[in-house]
Amino acid sequence: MNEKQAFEVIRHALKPRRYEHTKRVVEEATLLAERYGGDIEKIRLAAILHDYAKYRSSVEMRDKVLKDSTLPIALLDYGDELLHSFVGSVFVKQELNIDDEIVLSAIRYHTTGRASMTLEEKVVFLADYIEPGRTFPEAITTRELSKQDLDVACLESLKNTIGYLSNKSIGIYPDTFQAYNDFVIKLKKRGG
Ligand code: DGI
Ligand code: FE
Ligand code: FE
Repeated sequence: MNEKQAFEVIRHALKPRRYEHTKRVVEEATLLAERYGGDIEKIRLAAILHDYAKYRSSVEMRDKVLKDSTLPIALLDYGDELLHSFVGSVFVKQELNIDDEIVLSAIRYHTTGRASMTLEEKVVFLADYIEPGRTFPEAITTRELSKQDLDVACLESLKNTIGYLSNKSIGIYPDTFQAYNDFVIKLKKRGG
């Protein structure tokens, strides 16, 4: 599937506002890839498709988790908002015939992150958080950090997300904590 085809699929799968968000994520991911590296074609394809499942119903996504052995059942204990990233990667594979693991994992982990993220995962994860349509103060701070250091910026977004979710007493998926700890430990080792 080339980019033009992927954009066409996404234009139909998403509402206009979400489609505009997607285009900004692709632009932002391209800038990050130019700065930090990673496979730019795979990053762009993952960015185009990252919210593919955003408008699937909770019932459909929860059902997919129950039926697909590659999806952790624990996902069902967290907010349904979380499901679109994990389930989306499975739908992208099965419905759009995309088999590339770099692309699929960048979609899968774009919401939570995880320990030992690939460069492509980090770029899509961060681009989603800092695209210019995100105007809350934490996104702006993180956007500035993204010009200096990819890992520091990823950690900042994880800190903010964990703070935001815990303030609202929303469950935090373990991959989010594992990503946070992984960046803290790696940055500490790098600094010292
Ligand atoms: O899909 P987007 O809106 O572009 O952004 P996203 O994929 O980062 O999704 C954001 C939503 O996901 C938001 O409602 C908060 C939620 N979320 C992010 N991390 C976690 C989470 N929800 C739970 N329960 N646990 C998490 O760790
Ligand atoms: Fe998303
Ligand atoms: Fe998004």
